[in-house]
Amino acid sequence: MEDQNVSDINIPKPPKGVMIVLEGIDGAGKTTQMTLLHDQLVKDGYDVIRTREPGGTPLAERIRGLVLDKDHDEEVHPITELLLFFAARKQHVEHVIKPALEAGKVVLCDRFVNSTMAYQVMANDLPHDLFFALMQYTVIDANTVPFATYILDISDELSIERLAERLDEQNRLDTGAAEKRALINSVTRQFAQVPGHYLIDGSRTREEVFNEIYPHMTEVIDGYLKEHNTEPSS
Ligand code: T5A
Repeated sequence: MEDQNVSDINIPKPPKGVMIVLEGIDGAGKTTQMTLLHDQLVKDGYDVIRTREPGGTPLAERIRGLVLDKDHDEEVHPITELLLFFAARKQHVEHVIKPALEAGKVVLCDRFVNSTMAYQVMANDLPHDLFFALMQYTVIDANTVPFATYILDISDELSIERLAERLDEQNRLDTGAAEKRALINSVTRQFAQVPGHYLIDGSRTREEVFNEIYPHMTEVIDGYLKEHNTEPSS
């Protein structure tokens, strides 16, 4: 084994800013809550940016257009789909998320890596090691791991009901079979067992959901900023 000095091991410091993610199956209410949470954070004086995946930069938004387009003439291979999501993510991480975290901002993001695990890896039975390799190079190396993730939990039936109200706006990934939707929803929920993930009952009114998340989220943000922004006293 080669000699290795422990001082050569580069363990990145947590960023000054904090990343918070909303996850949940289609129609769970993420976009609705993003607006309510973002607006209240701004009112309360937080330096916050709101962003989303896939997307968040001009190029990543173009990839979003491609990957969600229902009208491709050729079948999209599951690996192609996975790589497109990670391609968009790398642009987003490097050009938006990382600079914002380094500047000490709160980054509020609509969907992130859990969605890829659910919609691409688990739903298409792709190798986990491919996912984790891509995670390493896009997210972990960039030190942009979310600090808290709120999972808006609704039933498969409620998801279908809410999506039915905007049929004309559905994307390629919204139109999955019932079993696929159930699998994605189940994987989404299982993330609640991971530290830093919080399961929220998304079937309640918009106000009730907001009133549960906001006080918890601000406590998490305040605690993080206090711990990671304070200059050492000597
Ligand atoms: N995707 C994404 C992947 O496959 N892999 C990935 O890695 C990533 C990042 C994104 C698609 O990409 C896929 C997943 C998605 O299919 P999108 O349009 O951003 O596409 O899709 P969603 O993120 O699912 O957004 P949706 O609009 O479908 O759902 P939201 O944002 O969860 O729900 P929202 O807020 O738009 O609400 C839906 C409807 O319900 C109502 C709203 O008014 C709206 O009509 N509503 C409520 N009604 C009653 N009570 C409440 N509490 C309500 N909250 C919202």
